[in-house]
Amino acid sequence: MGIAKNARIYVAGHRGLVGSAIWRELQAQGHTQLIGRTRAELDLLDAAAVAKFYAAEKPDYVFVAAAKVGGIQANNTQPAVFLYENLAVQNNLIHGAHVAGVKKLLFLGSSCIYPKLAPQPLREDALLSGPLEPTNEWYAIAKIAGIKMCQAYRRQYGCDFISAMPTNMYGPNDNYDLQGSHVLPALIRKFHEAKSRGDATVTCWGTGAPMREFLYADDLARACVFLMENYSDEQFINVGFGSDLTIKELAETVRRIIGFKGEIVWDSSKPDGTPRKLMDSSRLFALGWRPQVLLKEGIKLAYEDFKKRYGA
Ligand code: GFB
Repeated sequence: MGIAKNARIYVAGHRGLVGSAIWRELQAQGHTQLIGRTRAELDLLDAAAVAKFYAAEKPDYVFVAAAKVGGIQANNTQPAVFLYENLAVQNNLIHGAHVAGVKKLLFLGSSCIYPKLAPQPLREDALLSGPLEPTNEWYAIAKIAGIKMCQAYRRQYGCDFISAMPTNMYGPNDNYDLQGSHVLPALIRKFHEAKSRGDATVTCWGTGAPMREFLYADDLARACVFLMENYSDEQFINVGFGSDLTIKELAETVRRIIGFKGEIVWDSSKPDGTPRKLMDSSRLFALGWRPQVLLKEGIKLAYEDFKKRYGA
């Protein structure tokens, strides 16, 4: 079920962390007809514009890596934006793909779809088995709707639309805005700037006790292409690294890699979020996929990318 090298492949969100990694992977695999649109070129919130784009470009395959994303603070303070924009973008892309007769579509969700206190590691069948984590339930509800949309279009129209649920991601082209970003890019920036300024301390959010699992974007990209070629079940599938660590351990690791000599201070007025969200990725591992980039190695690569983009 390989994708032909000259197939027309649309990567929605091709400038983002995940979309740009999928784009790199497809290029590396020799795919020649990649389609991408910047936000200025195509407003994914505009259903008519998306329909027109699909009709003109007629992609065979679609990767839905376009989404309104952000870390705990952005999710917690902009519930309306996270719910509305994600629902609209995915509705337009998924419904539009059906109308345009797209051969296959991969929708990307998130590990936050699982209930806050679901048994760990998180298995796919934990979906909708309990209440969500409040700091990101708006984003989670949109992503759950996206999964259901793919399943519904498969059942009613026979569309080959699949969904993958990645764990917390990091890597090149991440967002380093300290109010909006996820924890890993935030830590890279905070330790880098503190070291440059000669600060005595770096302040991190929460208690440091929550545990998180991290996957390097290029690993996720390899999984996405692999799934596009080898997976066509209605059941969505987890994509994780396989182990997690505390935010405290993560902060220590980033501190050492960057070489900041000062101390870490914890600001417990900021939310911790969900206590743990380690994915059970055994269904994907059983198909033969494995992550390749270890956390320390990945953080070094992400730090190189940060310095390249924002100056040493
Ligand atoms: O990555 P993060 O923002 O999101 O935060 P979630 C993870 C943990 O790191 C939380 C702590 O316990 C934060 O309190 N943390 C420590 C920090 N220092 C910082 C910092 O400087 N910045 C940030 N951002 N966090 C997101 C969801 O949850 O996970 C999204 O909000 C999405 O919806 C994503 O699903 C994968 O892991 O808590």
